[in-house]
Amino acid sequence: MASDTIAAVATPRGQGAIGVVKVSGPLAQQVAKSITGQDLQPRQAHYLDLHGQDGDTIDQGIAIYFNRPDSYTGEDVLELQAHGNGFVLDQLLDTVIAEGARLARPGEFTERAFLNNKMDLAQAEAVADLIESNSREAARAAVESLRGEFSRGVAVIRDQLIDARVYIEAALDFSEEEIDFLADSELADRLTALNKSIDSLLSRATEGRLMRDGITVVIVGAPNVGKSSLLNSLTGEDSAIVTDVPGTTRDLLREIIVIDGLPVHIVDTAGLRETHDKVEQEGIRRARQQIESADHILAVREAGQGIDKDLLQGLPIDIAVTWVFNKTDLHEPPIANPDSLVSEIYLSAKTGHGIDQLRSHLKQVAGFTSTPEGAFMARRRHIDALQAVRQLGLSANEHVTGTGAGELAAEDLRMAQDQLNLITGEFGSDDLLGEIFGRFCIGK
Ligand SMILES: Nc1nc2c(ncn2[C@@H]2O[C@H](COP(=O)(O)OP(=O)(O)OP(=O)(O)O)[C@@H](O)[C@H]2O)c(=O)[nH]1
Ligand SMILES: [Mg+2]
Repeated sequence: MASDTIAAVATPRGQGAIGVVKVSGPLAQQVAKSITGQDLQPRQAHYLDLHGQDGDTIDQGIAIYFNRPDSYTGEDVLELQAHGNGFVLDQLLDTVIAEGARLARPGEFTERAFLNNKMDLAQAEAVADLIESNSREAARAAVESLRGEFSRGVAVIRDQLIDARVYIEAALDFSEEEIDFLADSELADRLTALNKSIDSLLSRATEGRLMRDGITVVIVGAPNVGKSSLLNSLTGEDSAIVTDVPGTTRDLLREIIVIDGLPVHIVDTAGLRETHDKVEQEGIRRARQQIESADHILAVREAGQGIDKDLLQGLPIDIAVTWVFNKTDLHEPPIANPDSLVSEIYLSAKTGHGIDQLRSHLKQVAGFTSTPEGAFMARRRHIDALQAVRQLGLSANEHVTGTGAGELAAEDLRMAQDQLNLITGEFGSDDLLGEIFGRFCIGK
């Protein structure tokens, strides 16, 4: 339990109906008494005058006191709900600080909740993800993680891991019978079930991570084919300048759209061509640089044209490309060739025809199925950990079914458990915690 008391304004700056000051730590009760002049009943809302250091009334509002451990942080907590005005809230905060509290660091309330076992690390991260979510689907998924949906999946795997470890360790202890034990189909069955659970959680977490981070799609092509028009058509806004002059777009232009919960970062680029114009040259250089960091490339052509071999050759081979044939309102699209290995979409940025197809296509190439039931939010570091668990699970299975090397299988499973614990933070390092909570907003 922390020995100092932290405080922050928990609501955004600016004017609002209410603003909240939060206090957590051993001084919370004393602060409550000095600001309200009363002994507050825990967990009850009290409507009263809120006083400053000199006894003057700063505002009328609601004070709620939570005594430990029944609070967000697990410590004594005071919440002051005043009117949403910066001067009022600053005075309240000053008063709290004068009583001996200090300003909270970003994420410190949630960090304390984690350290006091009110939530595990995956749930704590979900708090930040919920606050940052930019679609209804993402918010729902973050709430699921916060409610422990992801952590429960991790717990199931941990139980299966422990189960298999116990079985192998027992076999090693009775080493005369070791061979029989390990060759037993019982153990192989357990490992198969374990690996199946890992695969299933990994694929759900991968989807959850996509919902959080999305994909980056870069639009490229020759000048005037309609790249900027395509961007505008996807965003439904007039974000990019469109003219019939080739070389209109010079700079990179970034927009975000959300397709059924999948955030797609779209980047419009300067048309690629040989040019002596210095500004355009720089635009083309930036376009090429941006292509390298794409998850997916939309290579745009006019519908009357075929695939541009020169353009294709200039693209990185390890990034998937979809050919977008634009201006179908001017040119008839050819009869689709079902055997084509190239993914191609015919559309008109002008009429919007074919844009929905492109949207579903982007979901598909991202590997995003967006089934809202049971979706939870996950982060890159969770995926990394689960992938390591998966490798170790497969390796353990090979040791058991192949060489019968029980010690090696046991070691794999022990390391797999360590990786799994990183997700929920059982044995998280201080560096990891600093990294995670440092990205929160103040007051959370
Ligand atoms: N008929 C028709 N015209 C289109 C369509 N899409 C774009 N255009 C026109 O094509 C011209 C070029 O469009 P832009 O979107 O500026 O093309 P761009 O690829 O961004 O061009 P640069 O920025 O110069 O590389 C404009 O006159 C658009 O109105 C379409 O689907 N149908
Ligand atoms: Mg353009």
